[in-house]
Amino acid sequence: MFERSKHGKTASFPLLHKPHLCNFWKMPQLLIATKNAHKTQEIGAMLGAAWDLTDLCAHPEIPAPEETGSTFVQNATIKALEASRLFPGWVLADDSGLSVDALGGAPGILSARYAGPQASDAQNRALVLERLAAFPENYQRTARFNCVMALAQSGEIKALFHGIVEGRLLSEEQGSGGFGYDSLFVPDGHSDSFGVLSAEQKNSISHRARALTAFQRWITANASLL
Ligand code: ITT
Repeated sequence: MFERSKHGKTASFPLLHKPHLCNFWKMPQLLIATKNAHKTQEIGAMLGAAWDLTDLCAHPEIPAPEETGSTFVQNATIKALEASRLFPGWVLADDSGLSVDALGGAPGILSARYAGPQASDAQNRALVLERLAAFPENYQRTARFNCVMALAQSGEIKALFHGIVEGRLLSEEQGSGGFGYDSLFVPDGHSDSFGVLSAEQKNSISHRARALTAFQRWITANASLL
């Protein structure tokens, strides 16, 4: 139902192409339970026009909860449930991060705050590079991005979706696109980092894209709930 056309536009909901028939059909609301505008931007670009999308920046009355879990699943669940208790509609939370094998899986769930609670993306990247510098140049630099999305409604978790993209870390930044650790991460099958690849290329293979594909499949199978 939400398949994207080869032109990158939403090919779903035939009624959208017949505005005179649309008056009785309202786009379902979806709150992305994040304050990270980059996540919202990517999710919005991938979902197309099928949803009336907002995030926590548009809902100051919904606080971002403390992420007290020890896994991506636990933190995605905390974020989705907290927002869903205050938002009367569908809520999708994204907990994601980079895991570097040489660093024992770090920064993992601490990706956003690796260099401290208020750290910037640049400070987090610098700390990863500093810690990797202790390893010989030819040491394996395998890494992956994980994304867990939790879908909630009326204070209940309805489903969880997981996406992973495997790759390797560079020893210096490459490109300035994307956010977070993108300029350090080269996905398998590519020779450029996510900081160099276009948004469309990233959105066709990323951890977030893969979790979102599973979400779209679930929605298609449960369309009667909308
Ligand atoms: P919310 O909790 O408000 O959603 P956050 O950025 O704090 O925002 P997370 O706790 O899930 O979210 O941490 C995600 C971090 O992982 C993010 O800040 C980046 O440092 C990194 N990350 C996740 N996805 C990424 C991506 O697609 N590209 C680069 N870095 C990413």
